[in-house]
Amino acid sequence: MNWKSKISGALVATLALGSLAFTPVIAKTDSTKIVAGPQAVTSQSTIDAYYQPAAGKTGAALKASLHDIIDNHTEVSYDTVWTALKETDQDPSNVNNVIELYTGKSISKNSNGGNVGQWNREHVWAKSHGDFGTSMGPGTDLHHLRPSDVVVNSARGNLDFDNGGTKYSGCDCNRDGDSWEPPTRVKGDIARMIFYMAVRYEGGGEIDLETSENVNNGSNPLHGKLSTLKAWNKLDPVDAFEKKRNDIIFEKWQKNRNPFIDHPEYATAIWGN
Ligand SMILES: [Ca+2]
Ligand SMILES: [Ca+2]
Ligand SMILES: [Ca+2]
Repeated sequence: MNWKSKISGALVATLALGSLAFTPVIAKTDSTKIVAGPQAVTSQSTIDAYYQPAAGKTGAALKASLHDIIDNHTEVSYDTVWTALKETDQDPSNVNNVIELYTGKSISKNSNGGNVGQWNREHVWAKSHGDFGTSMGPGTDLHHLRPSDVVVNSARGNLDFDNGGTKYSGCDCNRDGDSWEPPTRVKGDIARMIFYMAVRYEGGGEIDLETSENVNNGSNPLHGKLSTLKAWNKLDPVDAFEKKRNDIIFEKWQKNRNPFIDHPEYATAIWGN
């Protein structure tokens, strides 16, 4: 078989599989949008329309516009977070597993809980930074919650993010007394989650979370380190896994998006270079 017939055969198989697999979940009211399950995909035209009010803006005006676009999302309960993470963070090559944030390990969806060897719900914006706990709101916002190995989650604790420290054996991570450095594979993901939280939560009856150039932020509603996070945003670009989880959260759970996944350049437009 030459390469042309291989490609043509694969294309026919893909199209046949595609029509079988995806037809049942396309919403009747909007042929551009697939609305159900972990396959949820948002069309580019929907994404473009979503950010239209922010067009041409920079700095504080862009931040305010993005806040207006993403606020008032549908909040989920802390218990529902378990169910949602099994979809948003599903292993692309094993439907029975999720991928842990810091270890990158594929682990059974059902191995969730609080024991050694299990995965639990990591608040990437450490919930003590603003002391918002696990009640509905920032404590259950799926855009910054990820499956994590229980022991590694505890080791990260409430540390700010920065480069440096000594190797932590539980993952390809470094830490010292005031900061945690995750593997490069997720450095950008983490930066974009922190940026989202700073824009989503702006006071007005809710907490106001902000990025900070400092580490050691204690219980202040601040998360660092901004210059490192801006560098990580560029070092680890958005990939298919991150886009997919953004789409699933938008389509199925919260009805809002992380602007920094759709437009990583917004970070520079707001916080500078
Ligand atoms: Ca440090
Ligand atoms: Ca990444
Ligand atoms: Ca804020």
